[in-house]
Amino acid sequence: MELIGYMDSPFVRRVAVSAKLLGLPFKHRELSIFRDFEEFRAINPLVKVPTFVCDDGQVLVDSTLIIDYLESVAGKSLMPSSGSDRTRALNIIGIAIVAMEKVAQLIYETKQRPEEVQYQPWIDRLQKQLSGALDLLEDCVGEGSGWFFGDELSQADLTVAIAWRFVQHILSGEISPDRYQGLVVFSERAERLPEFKACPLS
Ligand SMILES: N[C@@H](CCC(=O)N[C@@H](CS)C(=O)NCC(=O)O)C(=O)O
Repeated sequence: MELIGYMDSPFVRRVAVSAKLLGLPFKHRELSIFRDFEEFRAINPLVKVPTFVCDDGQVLVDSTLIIDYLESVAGKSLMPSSGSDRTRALNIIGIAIVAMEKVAQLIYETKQRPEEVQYQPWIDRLQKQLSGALDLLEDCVGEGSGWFFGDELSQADLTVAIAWRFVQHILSGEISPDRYQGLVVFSERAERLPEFKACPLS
């Protein structure tokens, strides 16, 4: 199994940390969707990260689908199995994914698009959506001192921690940690875990 993409993509990192937590070994290849476009295209014409090559050669995209595949291989899950805990996990993961997507969209708009054709109302919209997501996540984690569903780290926990670390990596000057103290504590606790340390943000 091979995971392709840099860990500076939170979607790649969530797959990598999930695989570690599930105890699944995998190869990791650092290719950039921008700098290595043609090399990437030869492996996956979709040129998306994460790209995941299964042992039988099939190629998967989308972190949530890849994690679904990993869980089927591992025969275990990082999700609560049913009931309101599962619904809550789905709710929290959805919010964290939107936060990560909005940061990625801000990068495309402000770093890929030439400055003279950037569209400020679109940037404002993305920033408001991102703030909305972060405010919701801050409410979810409270003081940040526990995990969502007991002692075990769940998919919701790791996705929220990765989302916040990514936000701070890209937008530290714009999103003040003072406003999100629960997320700061939560993320620091997660980043100390061996599975996170094994997948450092590149
Ligand atoms: N929903 C996808 C999002 C993945 C995603 O947006 N990856 C970005 C990089 S962080 C990407 O591949 N961008 C290139 C593109 O969309 O063309 C997932 O969960 O994997």
